[in-house]
Amino acid sequence: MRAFLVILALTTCSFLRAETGYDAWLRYPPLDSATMPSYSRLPAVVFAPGKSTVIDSAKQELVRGVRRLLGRTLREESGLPEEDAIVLITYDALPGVAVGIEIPSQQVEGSYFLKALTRRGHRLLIVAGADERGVLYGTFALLRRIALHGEIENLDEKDAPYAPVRWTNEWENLDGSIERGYAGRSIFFDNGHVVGDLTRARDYARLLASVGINGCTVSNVNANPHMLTSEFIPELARLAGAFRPWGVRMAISIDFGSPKEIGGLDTFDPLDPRVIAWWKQKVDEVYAAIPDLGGFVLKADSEGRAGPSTYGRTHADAANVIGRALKPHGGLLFYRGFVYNHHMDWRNLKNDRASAAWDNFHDLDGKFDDNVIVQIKYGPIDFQVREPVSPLFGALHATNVAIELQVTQEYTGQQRHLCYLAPMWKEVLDFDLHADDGPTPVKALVSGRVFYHPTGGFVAVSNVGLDANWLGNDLAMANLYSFGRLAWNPDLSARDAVQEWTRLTFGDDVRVVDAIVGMQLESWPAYEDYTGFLGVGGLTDILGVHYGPGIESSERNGWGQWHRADEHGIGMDRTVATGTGFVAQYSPPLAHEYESLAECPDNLLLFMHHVPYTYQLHSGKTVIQHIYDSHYDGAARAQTFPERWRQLRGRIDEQRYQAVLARLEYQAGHAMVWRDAICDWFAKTSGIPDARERVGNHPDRIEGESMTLDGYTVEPITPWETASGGKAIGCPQPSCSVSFQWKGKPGWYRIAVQYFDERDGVSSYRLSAAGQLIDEWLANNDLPSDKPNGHTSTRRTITGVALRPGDGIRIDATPDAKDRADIDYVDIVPNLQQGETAILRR
Ligand code: GCV
Repeated sequence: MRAFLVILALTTCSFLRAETGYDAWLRYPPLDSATMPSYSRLPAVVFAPGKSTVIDSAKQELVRGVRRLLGRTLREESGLPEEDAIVLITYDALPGVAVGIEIPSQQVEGSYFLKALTRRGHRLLIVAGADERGVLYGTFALLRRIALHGEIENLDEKDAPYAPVRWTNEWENLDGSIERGYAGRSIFFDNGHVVGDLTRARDYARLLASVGINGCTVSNVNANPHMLTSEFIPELARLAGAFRPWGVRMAISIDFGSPKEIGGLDTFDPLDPRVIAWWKQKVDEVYAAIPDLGGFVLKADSEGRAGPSTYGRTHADAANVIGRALKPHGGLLFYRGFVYNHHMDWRNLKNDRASAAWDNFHDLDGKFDDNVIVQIKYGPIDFQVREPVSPLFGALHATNVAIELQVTQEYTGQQRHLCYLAPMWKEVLDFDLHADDGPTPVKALVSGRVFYHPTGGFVAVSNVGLDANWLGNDLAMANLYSFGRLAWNPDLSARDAVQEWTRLTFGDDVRVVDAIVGMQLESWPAYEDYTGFLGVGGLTDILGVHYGPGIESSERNGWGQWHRADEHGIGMDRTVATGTGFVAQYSPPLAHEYESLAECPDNLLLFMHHVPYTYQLHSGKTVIQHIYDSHYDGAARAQTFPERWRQLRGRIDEQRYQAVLARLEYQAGHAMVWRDAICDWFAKTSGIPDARERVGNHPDRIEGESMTLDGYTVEPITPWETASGGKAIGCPQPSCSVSFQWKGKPGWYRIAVQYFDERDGVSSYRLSAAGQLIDEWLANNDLPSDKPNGHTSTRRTITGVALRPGDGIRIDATPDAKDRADIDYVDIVPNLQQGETAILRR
C-alpha cells in the first residue's frame, strides 16, 4: 500500500508539476499510456531538404514536440533515408522526393497538406507547404493533432488560411511601458532601446506562428518618431531577427510628422516633393537593414496625432505617399480607420463619434494604393463590450481592409476579469452587412473575398508583457489563441477554439475541460450583463483607465462616448428621423432595422435610440428593470466562477490553479462593485425602484461610516456610486481600527470586507471576531488607480466563521504610503458550503 501511494504521489507530482503558463498552449505534455500506442508507428526520422530558417524552426519544433509528447527523439537526416520518415518540404521540392503526389492547385501563402503514404516500402509522413511558412504551419498542425490525440495513420489533411493578413499589434513604447497593456512591461523595449535579451520576443513569435499569425507590429500606434532614426534602425533590425525564424514579419508604427520631427524638413505635407523623397529614402534605409519588414502602421489625425488635415490633404494622400515608398520592398501600409474628433461639442445632439470612420473614409474608396490597408476597429466607437459592426466594412468596395480586434481587454476587464471574446468576434465576423448582392459577412469583406481585394484580413491588439504567462491571466490566453485560429479559419466555432485551447493548455481531464470551457463561454455575456447593458457603451471611466464604473465620465466632454443618461431616459439617438443620422451609414435593410424602435434588437437599443426608462423591451421588461436584473444576473454568474474553479483543485497544477483562483475571486467581488454602482446610479437618477427590491437594500451590509471608528475618518468617494452610500472610511494616521457588534443569530457566516486597494501603497488589514484573529491580508493587488473608487474597490471574503450574538468584529488597519487603508463596508451572510474551510474558533 505504501509503495502504491509513493508511486501515485510521484505520478501526480510529475503530471501536475508547477507551471508558470509560459508554455501556453505549446506545453506538449506526455501522452498517457492508453493514447501513446496510437503513435507507435510514427517514423523515427525527420528529413527536411533545402536550406530555410523557417523550415529549420519547424524541424526543431517537431523534434521538441515529439520528445515531450511521446518521449522519443527524432533523428534528423540530411537525405531521404531508406526507412520510414517524416518529410518537411515545400511543394516545389516535393517531386524530387516523392513523385506522384497530387499538389494542391491553390497555393496561397501558408497553405499546407499532411499526408501519410507508402513509397518503396517505406511509410512517409509528408508535411508539405506552399512555402516555408506552410511547412511550419503544417508542422504545428501535426503536433496539435498528436497533442489532441488525433489519428495520424491515414493522415490526409489540407488547410489554407482564410486571409493573407493575420497580424497582431503591440502598443509597446520605447521606454518599456505598454499602452493598455495589463501583463507587465514590454518584451521588446526598455529605456529607449530594444532589450538585450530577445528570448521573450523569439518565444512570442513562436506562439504566434503556432496559430498561423504571420505579422506583428511591435510598437505603439501612438508612435515615437525616434523609431525611424538612423541610430534606431539597427536595433529594430536585431528585433526583426527574433521574428524571422518563425515566419512572422515584424512591422512598426510610424509617426506621420516624422519628416519634420526627425527629418529636418519644415513640413510633413504628403504632397510636398521633399516629403515624398524623404519617405522614399527613409523606407529604403529601413529595408536595407530589414529586407523582410512587414510594413508600417499609421495612426494619423486621431487623438492628437499628426495627420494630413494639417495641410488640407486626404487620408489617401497620406497613406499613398508612404505606401508608394513601401511598394518596391513588398511592404504594407496599415492606415487606421480610427479617426475622429475628440473635441466635439457634446451639447450638439447631432454630433456623433460613431459616424466618424465612415465619414472620413467612405468617399476615399478606390483612392488607396493596392498595398495600403485601412485597418478598422470592429465597432464604430472603441472596443466596447457590445457595439454594432462598423458600417465602414460595407462601404469600402475598392479598398483593402482589415478588422482590428482586441486581445488585450481594455474595456472588458483588463485580464483581471475572465472575458472570453471569441463569441463576440464570431458574431462580428459572421455579421452580414448586406454590402452587395448575396451574403457579405464581415469575415469575407475583410479578407477581400467579396470585392476581390489583393490583401486584407485580421489584426488584434495583443499587448503581451513580461508576466510569465504573457497576458497576466492564464485564462486570458484563450483570446490570443482563438484570435489566431479564427484569423486562420473564421468558420471555426468559439466553442471548438476554446475547447482545443483548454485541452492544450490544461490537459484532457474531462472535468477540467468542461468546467473551463463552460466558464469561458459564459464570461462575455456575464461581463456584458454587469457592465454594458443594451448596447449602452461607455459606463466606465472614459477619461482614464477604462476599467471600473464611472458613469458620468462619458458625458459633458468632447470624447464622444456619450450615453445621454439623465432623469428621463438613456441612449444615443442615432436615427435619421430625430437623431444623429448614423444609422443611414448601413445598407437599407440594416438601416431600416436600426431606425425602427420596434425592430431594433434589444442588445443594441441604447446604441441607436434614446428611450425613457419605462420603455418596454422585446423581452417584456422595462429598460430600468433590465438594468437591475442584468446586473444582478451577471454578477451572480461571476460569483459561480471561483467555486467552479475550486472543484478543479488537484486536477490542475497548483501554481496555475492558485493564480487563476485569485483572479476569479477578485472578479466575483468586482462584479458586485459594478453591479451596485450601476444599479445605485440608475435608481437615483431615474427615481424608479427595483421591482425586486434588491437595489439599495442590503440588510447584511454594515457601512464603515456606521461602525465605531478609532482613528478612521469618514470621507466621500468620487464618483459617489463606486462606494456603498457614497462614502467610505480612511485612516489618516499610522494605524486605525474599526469595530461593531454582531447582532444576528448564532451560526456559520461568510464575512466580506469591501475595501479599497490603491496602487500608491500596500496597506495591511487584520480581521478579528470575538477577540480572535480570523484573517489578515495586504492590499497589494495591482489595480489601476491611486484613489478609493470603482477601480480599486476590492472584496476580501472569509468563509466559515462561527459567530454568536454580541461578538465584537474588528478590523485593525495599517495604511502605507498614500494608501489610507480605506474601508467601504462589511457584509455578513450565513454560509458554510461544502468544501469551504471552517475556521473553528470555539
Ligand atoms: C493606442 C483608445 C485607447 C488608446 C488607443 C486608441 C487607439 O482611445 O484608449 O489608448 O491608443 O484607442 O486605438 O488608437
